[in-house]
Amino acid sequence: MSIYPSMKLIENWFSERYSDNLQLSFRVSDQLLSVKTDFQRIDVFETYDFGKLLSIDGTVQLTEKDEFVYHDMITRMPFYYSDTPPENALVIGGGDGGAAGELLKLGLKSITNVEIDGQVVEVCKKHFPSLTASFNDPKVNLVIDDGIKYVNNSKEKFDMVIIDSTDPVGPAEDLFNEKFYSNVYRILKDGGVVVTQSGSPFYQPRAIELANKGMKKSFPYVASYVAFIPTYPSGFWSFTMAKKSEIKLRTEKVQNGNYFNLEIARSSFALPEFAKKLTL
Ligand code: AG3
Repeated sequence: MSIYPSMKLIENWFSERYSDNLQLSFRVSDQLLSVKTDFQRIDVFETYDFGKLLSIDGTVQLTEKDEFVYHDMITRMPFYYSDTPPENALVIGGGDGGAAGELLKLGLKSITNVEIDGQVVEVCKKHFPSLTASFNDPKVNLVIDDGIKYVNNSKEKFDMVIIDSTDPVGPAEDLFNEKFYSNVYRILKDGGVVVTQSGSPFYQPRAIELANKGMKKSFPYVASYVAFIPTYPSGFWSFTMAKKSEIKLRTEKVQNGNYFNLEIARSSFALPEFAKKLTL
């Protein structure tokens, strides 16, 4: 406590910069780690309001408090929009294990998780052990490799392909192009779903545009849906899914998440006009 009651002596903040003029800041009690890997910079902070926070290249990847929204929506939506209950899945990225964990809860028999940066896994094992616990399950095969290369060379076909990537700048850029999606088409089974996170329609219109344009080159059915993720830019976040068959909800035996339920499953495709335009 300072001798001046209204004065705070030291305050530490982590900020994600959205532009030169705008940022979201979290007051932090500690910086737990900062490493530069061959691919990116990884930081972990202890925040006051959101628990631990993982940042990659200065962008929020997850916080303990709201990761459930993202991981629910990137797994349960494609699961219940698959023609039949999916049995195997490929996760590209997702080195924190959060997506794989939700897929295990949904009863998948086999999950291949391909993360390009082994250090993301190591950092998360230390700081987010409840998420990386999924990697200890024998049903999950964790591969440290380039997801693009993996998809190109894969002989296996999958019921679901989940692209849990960073923003389309830097290492993840090529995960948003039509060439990659055409290779995903090849390894996706007929009634299956591919889904990618596609950014904030408000602050990153390019991400949802790229995903829609790219997927439409290969897939006849493409649709974006949205979720409320408080710690991501604008809090209004999009995902884009594609199928070879019609996008139709399976309503039998629906397992709610902490965000996902039947009403959310149906209503999340409702897009405001400005966002809809980005998907055309
Ligand atoms: N991966 C997508 C995070 C993108 C966030 N972008 C941003 N904050 N600008 C999340 C990893 C969780 N498994």
